Amino acid sequence: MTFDITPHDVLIVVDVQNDFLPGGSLAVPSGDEIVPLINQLARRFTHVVLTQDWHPADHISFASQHPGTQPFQTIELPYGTQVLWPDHCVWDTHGAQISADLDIPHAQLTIRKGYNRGVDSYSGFQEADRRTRTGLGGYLAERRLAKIYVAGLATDFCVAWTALDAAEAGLDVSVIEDASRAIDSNGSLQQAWTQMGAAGIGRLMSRDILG
Ligand code: VGL
Ligand code: ZN
Repeated sequence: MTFDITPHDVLIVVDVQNDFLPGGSLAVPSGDEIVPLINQLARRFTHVVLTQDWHPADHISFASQHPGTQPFQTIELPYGTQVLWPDHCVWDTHGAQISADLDIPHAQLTIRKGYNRGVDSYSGFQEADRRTRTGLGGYLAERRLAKIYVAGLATDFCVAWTALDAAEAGLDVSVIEDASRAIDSNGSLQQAWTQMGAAGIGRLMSRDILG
């Protein structure tokens, strides 16, 4: 099946940042393989939005802030269960920069997220407290962009949460599987696809768009 991209569609490119790429502090396996594909896909879209994980150095999602814990274990926080991560995407560090290999000069908006110390934000739409909005939903509504395609890092965290929130907002959402890569910690990838399937989110391959 081929999807015709129209000027009313938007590609959301999630967290293609140095820390999530090989050599980064939270490197997603083979994360670099998606960059050329995303560049190619982006050329088909009039509208591209980037998201950027953007944490203060003492962010609550960092295992380093919780003595006695290790990265990838979970803890309970007031807003729910939180996976603890290695320090990553700290404000104004090289690791937080969007990859220099991403070639999308026509991207119109970069949404930063996770900048409040006490709350994580996998989703580009809202923080993990499920109340604090980033403004992305308002932007898409005002620009009348209701059909969104999501790709990037990581499939099972920021891509999935962004897609799920978009679906909840009533948008038509598809995730481009081969233009995304997963962390896959404790079954998180399978769980993410199950949740996305239940939410009616499309699952497609880049050839479905590129032909
Ligand atoms: C992400 C873990 C922590 C992601 C961000 O971009 O998927 N994962 N922060
Ligand atoms: Zn993060």
